Amino acid sequence: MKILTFSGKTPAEALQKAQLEVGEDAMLIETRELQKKALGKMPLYEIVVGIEEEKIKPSTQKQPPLKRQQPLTEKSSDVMFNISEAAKQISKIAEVTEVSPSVSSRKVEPVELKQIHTEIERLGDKIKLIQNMFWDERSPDLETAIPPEFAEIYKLAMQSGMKKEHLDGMMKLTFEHMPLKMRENSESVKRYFQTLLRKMIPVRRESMPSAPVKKAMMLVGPTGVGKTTSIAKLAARYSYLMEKNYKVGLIVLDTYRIGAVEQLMQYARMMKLGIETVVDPPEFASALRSLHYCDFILIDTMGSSPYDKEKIEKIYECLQAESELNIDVVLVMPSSIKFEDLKATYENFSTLGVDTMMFTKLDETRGFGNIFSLAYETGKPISYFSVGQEVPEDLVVASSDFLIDCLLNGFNRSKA
Ligand SMILES: Nc1nc2c(ncn2[C@@H]2O[C@H](COP(=O)(O)OP(=O)(O)OP(=O)(O)O)[C@@H](O)[C@H]2O)c(=O)[nH]1
Ligand SMILES: [Mg+2]
Repeated sequence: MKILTFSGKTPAEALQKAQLEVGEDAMLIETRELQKKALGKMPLYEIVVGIEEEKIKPSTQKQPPLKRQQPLTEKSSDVMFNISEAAKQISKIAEVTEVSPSVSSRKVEPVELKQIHTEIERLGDKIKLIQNMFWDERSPDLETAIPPEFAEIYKLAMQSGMKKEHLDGMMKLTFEHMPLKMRENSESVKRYFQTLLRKMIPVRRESMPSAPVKKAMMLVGPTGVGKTTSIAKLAARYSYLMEKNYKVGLIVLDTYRIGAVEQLMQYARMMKLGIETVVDPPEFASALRSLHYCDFILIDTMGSSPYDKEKIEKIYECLQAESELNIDVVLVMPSSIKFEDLKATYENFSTLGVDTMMFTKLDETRGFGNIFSLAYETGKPISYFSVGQEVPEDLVVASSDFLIDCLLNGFNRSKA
């Protein structure tokens, strides 16, 4: 008998998926609730089904390429939220790669084959039993139950500042779905875990404007996080450092008339870019119109405390004043603050309709699990990382590979 797992928002949805894939003969063995329904989170159930080998529909035996298997969300083609799906997909890849052509095409006597199957089933049952002992929900502390080859990666991820609930959930799934062969040592466990994490980071691919459509990006966030510096880096990138030199225009929202414009003005002069200062919503709309000749319009805002509702409201009013251009709101946050503070910041700025997140000061911290957990929990894609003060070089276009490498192996300037 072959044991397979499927997930869905309800047990019925998961069962439907199972039946679609392996046919009506699938036998329900177990139903688990992986994630409870909570604010902003869909519930997630997983079912385990068994199916006699000979009854499996032919489509299950031949795995489609990974690309077509991915359960992608509606927003971004490289966003994946479902841990369980990710874990299963990696297991499937491993299954495929484990069966080498020479072995699969070898003639095996039917009796011998039957014995092997029986042995595998017996081992499978034993493993399930051991797994349940390790990951018993009632166990007060998962850390004490971690097998030695998982201990290193658990410690690393724990030290990274990742939310414990995320880490424990992933560890449990890694343990459940990881093919036996890969569990041999901590190195292969690390590789598996790394692949799983990578699949869970929502990332926004950088896209360029193509005339007549322009791109407008507004950077918002707390004070001193690096918004203006990042605007300067982005302006240099788009206007000078890409294959095509885009026309870039800058706007500074100085709604409190505190002269916040000077810093960006200097960069604008150096790069010979048009710049507009705006103090109220009608001015904002006319500034956008006066930069109509630009491909990219980058909008800098004054930093505001996440708890200063009035300042955030002013920015909101400006966004409301513009209806023609779709402005991407990028929430800029420093990587050096803990997950709970990042989450509070995100929640307070979310009234602006955040499109992507940018994390700065990666060079000033050691743990990156807080970034991972925020992106995973909110599902908001990351667009850029800032890795130092230097303009324009200390900017990295976000990729899940880069973040996971930082998370597990530390930030290293040469990798940026
Ligand atoms: N180490 C490090 N410093 C950075 C980074 N990004 C910006 N900074 C520094 O952080 C300080 C504040 O940067 P700004 O760009 O002025 O920050 P801001 O968000 O525009 O600040 P306000 O406009 O006052 O809200 C400056 O000294 C920058 O050089 C980074 O990635 N790493
Ligand atoms: Mg600034």
